[in-house]
Amino acid sequence: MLKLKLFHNDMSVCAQKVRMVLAYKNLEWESVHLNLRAGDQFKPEFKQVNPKGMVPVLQHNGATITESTAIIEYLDEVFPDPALMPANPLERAIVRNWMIRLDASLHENIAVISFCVAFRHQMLERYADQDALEGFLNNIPDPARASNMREFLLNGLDSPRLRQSLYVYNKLLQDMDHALSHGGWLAGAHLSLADFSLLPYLERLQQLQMAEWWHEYPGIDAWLLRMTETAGYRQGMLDWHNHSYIQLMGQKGQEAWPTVKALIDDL
Ligand SMILES: N[C@@H](CCC(=O)N[C@@H](CS)C(=O)NCC(=O)O)C(=O)O
Repeated sequence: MLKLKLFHNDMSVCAQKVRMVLAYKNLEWESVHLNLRAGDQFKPEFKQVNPKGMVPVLQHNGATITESTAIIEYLDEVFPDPALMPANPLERAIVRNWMIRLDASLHENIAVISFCVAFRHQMLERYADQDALEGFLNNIPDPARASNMREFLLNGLDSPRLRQSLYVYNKLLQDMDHALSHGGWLAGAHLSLADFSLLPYLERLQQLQMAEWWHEYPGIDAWLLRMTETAGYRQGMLDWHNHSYIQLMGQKGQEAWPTVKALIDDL
């Protein structure tokens, strides 16, 4: 069997979930790390791997697999031990529900929150020159993605999209609290793909200094702690933490919190 090769980025939430599953299953893989701020994802050699210009991408046995959810399901089927899908069909449906929700909405909305609060500052500094910024935006292949990015860069905390994204996460926190009170893991009594899928999104909110948001839901903090103790977390997330990103998110998140909190209180 040929080696697994992963095209990824250190702080990309969907790459984090793939790396945690690889680590949990104790799989060896070859790393191709892309700098997304420098635009490595738009280079012709990567566009041949994924024309969408996005990570993560897994290559295995001559096949190329995109979409992090498809990748982790593939890994769980090809390397079933230890299993991350429950044996019970109802619990499998619950795992898939969490992952569908993530792909249909949570992923897009964490990008809104992260960019409006923190990453826009990084981009505006890197592309201080207007032509350079336009060059970066013009390289984004999907026009909707490009116009969203422009809007977040321009408006930051004043973006109307921020409130909508906070609404989505407010509902998620309520639903996670409810689910976790029924067995300790998102899909019941066992750790599953659902837990590894959601962890990067909650850790991102923590890094953005928003943990006060779920102070009424102690079950979420207990789950976060348990997740950081799993085989998978250290090698999949912690070892790849980019401290300059974390510092930026900490600083900008703290500055933004009063505004963000007022928006949440008003939902
Ligand atoms: N639905 C895709 C989303 C992939 C995605 O959004 N990747 C981001 C990193 S988390 C990316 O490559 N961004 C590059 C860009 O937006 O230019 C998946 O789950 O794999």
